Amino acid sequence: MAKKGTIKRFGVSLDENLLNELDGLVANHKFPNRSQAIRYLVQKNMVEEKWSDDEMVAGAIVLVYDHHKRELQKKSTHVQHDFHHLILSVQHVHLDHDHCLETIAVKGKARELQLLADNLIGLKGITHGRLVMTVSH
Ligand code: NI
Repeated sequence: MAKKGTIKRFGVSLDENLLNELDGLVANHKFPNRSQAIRYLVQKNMVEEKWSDDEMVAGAIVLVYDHHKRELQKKSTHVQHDFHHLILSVQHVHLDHDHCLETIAVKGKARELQLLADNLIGLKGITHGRLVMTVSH
């Protein structure tokens, strides 16, 4: 086992498009090199991954959708009632003639929140969906 803090090198193969995106990230964040960008991405991902269990967390599910899409609001309401024990509040904003923004405040086990978010974000007609989780205490 490597001692804590020991720097290890490894090779990474990326296709050109992904490498260009990585270089874009390096430029945007003014990282000194690609290693720093990869470190940033790994750590960012670890923060999101570490709640993949029974931990109690709070968060928000953000949805954007076209309210003209058939059945979408009905299905969304149905899912929300199935998971009502996780939902603290729902805010609905009419963004423009067609689009709605819904922010659903949630609290519960990380795994359950993820399941609820997957069920909502996966509905046909949702144009943008995201779950943000944070510690609840
Ligand atoms: Ni609306």
